[in-house]
Amino acid sequence: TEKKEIKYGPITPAHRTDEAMERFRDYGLGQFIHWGIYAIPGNEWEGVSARNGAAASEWIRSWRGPRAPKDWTKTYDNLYKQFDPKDFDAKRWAKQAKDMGAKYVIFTTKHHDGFAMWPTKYSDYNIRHTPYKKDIVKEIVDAYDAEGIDVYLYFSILEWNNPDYMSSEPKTEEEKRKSARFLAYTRNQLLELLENYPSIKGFWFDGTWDRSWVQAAEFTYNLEKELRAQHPGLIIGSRFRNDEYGKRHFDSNGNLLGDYEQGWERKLPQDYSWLNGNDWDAVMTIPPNGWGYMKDWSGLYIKDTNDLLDMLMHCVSMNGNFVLNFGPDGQGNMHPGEDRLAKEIGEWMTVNSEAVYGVRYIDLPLSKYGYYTKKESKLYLTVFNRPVNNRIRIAIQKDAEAVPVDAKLLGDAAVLTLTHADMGLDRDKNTYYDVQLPADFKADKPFVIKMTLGTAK
Ligand code: JFZ
Repeated sequence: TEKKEIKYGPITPAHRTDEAMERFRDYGLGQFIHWGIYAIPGNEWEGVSARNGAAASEWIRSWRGPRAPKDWTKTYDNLYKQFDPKDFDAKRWAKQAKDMGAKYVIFTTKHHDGFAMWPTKYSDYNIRHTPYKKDIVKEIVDAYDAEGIDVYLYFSILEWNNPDYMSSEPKTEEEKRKSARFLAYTRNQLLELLENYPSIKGFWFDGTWDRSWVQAAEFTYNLEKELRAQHPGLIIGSRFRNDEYGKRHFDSNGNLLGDYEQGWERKLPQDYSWLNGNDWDAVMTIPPNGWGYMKDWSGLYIKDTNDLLDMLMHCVSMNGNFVLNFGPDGQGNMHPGEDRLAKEIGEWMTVNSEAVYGVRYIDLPLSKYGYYTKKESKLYLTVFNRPVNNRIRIAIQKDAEAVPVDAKLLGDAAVLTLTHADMGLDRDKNTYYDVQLPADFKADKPFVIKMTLGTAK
């Protein structure tokens, strides 16, 4: 197919190899935090909560809910006057994230409601004017920096309550002035964030789907250049902007816009081939949907530790980072269910994180038992499905350069028996290596078999 002439295509090279990007590639596990004034209603109004099909908690301003008063948006836009999270302690959150094993955090500086969690000079609708007053973004950045967890800032372009924001393409002169003001405001806020929090590693953009933003391809291209010039190494995903034909995430020639693919949201790629070798992250809620605080989890399927570890390994086995979302309440406490999951994931990571950090995809026939990851000469198989005969069969292409030469379990010093089990099946492209688990080996969680790859004997 013919290549299109594109003025506003990718700015950074595909597969950046600089230190910042290599760091991103090695994270494995991240934490997302959705925190804003939507934490006060917590997905309900007068005791009635969002249910099947209803929008998520941070969408309550738009969703309204069955008991919303007539002047609902006004009610919502005044909630900030009550925002005073007495229990908030950024250090406690950062410690929890560290204990869970998160290597980076994505924090909502401003969601679609337009409320800024930092004292921005460019709008009064910000944290300074709440009873809390203090700069929450700074507290988060400082606390996570101190724990050695990289900070990324979530930023919604879309704003529901800004009179200058329009969703459609500006047509009249007045609309064009409005739109130009809004773009200038967005630029100011982004440069302000970089100036205020110079240690951040990247932005996680959202709310970039409306025509008003899509038609501004020249502006957004220049803005991305400016942000990168301001902050060398900055990492931006594919959700920030589009080319001049309106193509988002990938330009009209199929090239990735930004440094990693940012469309995996409450969904996972089924197969490695879907990713075309791009870097990516997947962001995930614990309830089915709902990123901000939800008071009531009852009646909803809540992902358990096993579900989340399965998704984590699914992602890292395909070179992606898995980012687990937390929605703290209006007082600054995580949901008790989130506390429990963070603790259980952390306990698992203490033993098994070697199979998660800095690992890469390995081209092996898929395993029925779990997920492969690889780091240099080490091959890991995280087992979720244990076979009844306790024999874990590793299929390796007959023409593979390296095969497993030894095996052990993470968290256990004992050497496991490893045998070559070539059944000689006709036209079989694979050969097999069996790892024998001790019959008395007890596991109530997924476990990891660590193998060394070497030359076949
Ligand atoms: C957006 C937000 O609307 C939502 O509130 C939350 O912050 C989430 C992380 O991001 O929601 C989206 C955006 C894009 C897709 C799905 C949900 N998408 O591309 O499939």
